[in-house]
Amino acid sequence: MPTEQLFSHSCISRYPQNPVLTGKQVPYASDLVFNAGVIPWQGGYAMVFRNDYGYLGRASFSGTNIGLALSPDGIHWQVEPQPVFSLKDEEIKRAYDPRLTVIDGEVYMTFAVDTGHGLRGGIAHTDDLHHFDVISMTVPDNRNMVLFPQKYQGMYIRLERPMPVYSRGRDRFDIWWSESPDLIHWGNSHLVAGVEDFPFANDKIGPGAPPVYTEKGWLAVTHTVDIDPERGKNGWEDKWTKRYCAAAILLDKDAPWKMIGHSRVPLLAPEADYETKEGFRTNVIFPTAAIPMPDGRLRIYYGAADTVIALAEAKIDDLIALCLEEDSKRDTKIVY
Ligand code: BMA
Repeated sequence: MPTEQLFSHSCISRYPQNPVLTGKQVPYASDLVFNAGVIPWQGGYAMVFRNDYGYLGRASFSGTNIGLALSPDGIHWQVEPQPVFSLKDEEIKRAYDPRLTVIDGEVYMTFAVDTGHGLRGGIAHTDDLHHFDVISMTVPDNRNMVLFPQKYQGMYIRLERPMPVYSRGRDRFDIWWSESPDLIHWGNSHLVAGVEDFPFANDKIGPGAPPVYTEKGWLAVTHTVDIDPERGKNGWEDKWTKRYCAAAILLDKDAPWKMIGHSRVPLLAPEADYETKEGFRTNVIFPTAAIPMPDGRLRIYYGAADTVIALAEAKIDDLIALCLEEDSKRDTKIVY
């Protein structure tokens, strides 16, 4: 697929003062702050975010941990004095890309784990967002797991993104669904969406934010990736040929592994300077949290250029309409 400019859909607006969190606000070592889980918390909001620190040149950093920020309004954030989670030993290199879900009043964090034997997806429980107990980790390679905030027929359910390199020939990765009685044993898996469902992706897709329940079905924001070998250097890295966009999918509320609609154009495509020009890996929009607001809007938090955390908003009804339109029309209006 040739590189072409992609545009965000007119139903979504970026927060004008983006980004909402950067490494400058972090009171410990920090270079890149991105990919965050967000939940309503004690009358305000809580965010766990990926923090990469100790830039060593090219694409390497001396460490990654997960920080915690609190906010009265979901926009202005105060970072807690110390990181709250990290995994590192002889086998595990780092944990990153946290997402948060509340199920029956209990808070769970999913995260990715780089190990000496592949990429794993982890689930942890926390009472206070400062201490986490790891419940389970997948076999490699799997990541981008998100938990649904409700059980389905008594089972915990999740979206996930295994990486079948051997059988698919290259990165052609899709979104799957699995269920579990205890968050440890996962199975009864179904394919939810394939990369081929999204005309603006030619590489891979993955779950982004934990799904949100609506009358029309489960609404989920995902990421989509297109790759162009000609793109080359455009961030701190020597060669970065991918572009990440956000898309929306709608899942059947009675059978949540069935996709009943999805956007056929990007919901968010990299356009703002903090997405396209400034940062570690440019042209990256990586949605990881979606919070329904009382006014019917969905607040979407996303990592921008793998460097900062940004916020965008759309009406839930518009997102559902976008998923159900047979041929969503291209629209160039953007606000930032
Ligand atoms: C994915 C993950 C994310 C990252 C994205 C874009 O594979 O590594 O953490 O935001 O790539 O670089």
